[in-house]
Amino acid sequence: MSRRILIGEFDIVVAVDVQKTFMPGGGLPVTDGDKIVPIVRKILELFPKERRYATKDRHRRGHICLASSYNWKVEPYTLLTYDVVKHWQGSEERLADHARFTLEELKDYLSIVGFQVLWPDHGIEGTQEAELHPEFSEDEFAHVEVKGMDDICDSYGGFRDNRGRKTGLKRKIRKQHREKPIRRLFCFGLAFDYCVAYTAIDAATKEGFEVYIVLDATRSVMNPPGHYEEILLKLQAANVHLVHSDDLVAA
Ligand code: VGL
Ligand code: ZN
Repeated sequence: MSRRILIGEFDIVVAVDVQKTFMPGGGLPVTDGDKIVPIVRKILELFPKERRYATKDRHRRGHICLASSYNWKVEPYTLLTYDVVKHWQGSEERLADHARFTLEELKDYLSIVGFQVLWPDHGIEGTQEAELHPEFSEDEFAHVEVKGMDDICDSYGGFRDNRGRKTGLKRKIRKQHREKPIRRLFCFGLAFDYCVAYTAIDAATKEGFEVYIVLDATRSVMNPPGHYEEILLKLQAANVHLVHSDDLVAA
């Protein structure tokens, strides 16, 4: 469905994890992830710098979300749950020497958060993969929020980590727009089914924004049958709107 959405002074964009690590050739490649780059550029042009925000996913080696932090034959993309780890014992050496968390901390984390997908190494601190795609510069954003730096908690959403704790993003936005409180938030980036969806749902249900995902400027990392539909239902329940970049026009 096509419609015209006039972009004005009460609107911001949040470009989520537009990083080479999530594109073909990167550590956690998303099929056609690179195809969004020109569309992201086109969308950014509709917003002045003061109303552009971005997030970057960044982890230290040994982070709880990385398959490489676990010492046994765990396949990347495995879903770890509390039920799986609750019987693990220290003597079994399931954690790598460089893991930045203990078995007890892992159990505590999973008992609260419920699950953790173990990802291939991506966004590793100190590498280019932890930065924005080189097509974009930090200077063209009002603020770039770095997430995922707590070694013992993943953070898909730009506003809240997976334990539900606030990042600094909402405060930044509020502080930088005191006179004209932001009403609508347009988000896109990588990956649709994780960081974009989490960011959008939190923004709509916890941070008080009217939220739009620009669908052609995002791609999913996982593609099993029914997965996409499941995400769509969650977005719908959170009242997140789906639009196409062609729908957005400068006021
Ligand atoms: C992401 C998995 C792990 C994302 C980040 O940006 O969607 N997905 N870390
Ligand atoms: Zn990550």
